[in-house]
Amino acid sequence: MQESFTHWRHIFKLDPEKDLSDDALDKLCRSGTDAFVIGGSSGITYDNTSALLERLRRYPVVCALEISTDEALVQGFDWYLVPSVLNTSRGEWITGRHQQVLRDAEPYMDWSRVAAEGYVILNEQSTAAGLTGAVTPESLEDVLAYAALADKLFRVPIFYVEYSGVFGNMAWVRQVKERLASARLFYGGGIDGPERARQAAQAAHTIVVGNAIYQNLSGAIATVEAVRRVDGVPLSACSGTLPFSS
Ligand code: 1GP
Repeated sequence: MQESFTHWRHIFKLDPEKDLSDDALDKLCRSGTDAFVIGGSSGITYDNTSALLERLRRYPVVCALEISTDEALVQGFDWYLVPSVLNTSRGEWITGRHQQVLRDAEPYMDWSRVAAEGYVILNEQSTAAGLTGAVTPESLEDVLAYAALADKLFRVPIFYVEYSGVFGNMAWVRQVKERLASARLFYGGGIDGPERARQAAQAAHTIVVGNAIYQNLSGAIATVEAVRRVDGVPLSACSGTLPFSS
């Protein structure tokens, strides 16, 4: 378990709109992942977000909220991740909604716990692409230019390559990582088990596992160990830090 996002290698992204049994949540919390991010493209409410945080808080795990709507700005997370979609022309998803939220929330924010994410959405079929009007870049050069925009021009701490729902082009992801100067590269999309987790963990700084939690829980859990193997760190060395009895 790593406290700061600058060290996270593995994330489980939980969708508060989806059902998750206590048993499944227990397994996820004991998996040795570095962090849980609560987020999603639709159906996020204050109530379902705070209810899920409350359940996670029974465990000594790091919890982040990826803010997708101002209706679900729940207090008490360890981190607040603020996405801006770079490959859309709809300003509301780049800075528009963000500015509106800050009109009210700015005085209450602990900026040491807030991090911006520069998103490039590469699956045009995804809910996120439909919602935000993201236009999928056609070439690696276009993706690298978005990476430079996030990393070198705006100095955003996280560049997020989002393939949500499908497994992406790892050759592209690897080349993006090589070009980044300071930003951390998050990769998410289609990681459904250890083999894809291994490939993604070799290509990106941080991998995000979402849908598999709800479609193939054991495959999702196995992604944690796959990442530790890539890093040469035995899983027991990570999960052993958690004060669980079994
Ligand atoms: C979604 O990047 C995450 O925002 C994870 O993608 O749901 O395809 O695992 P999947």
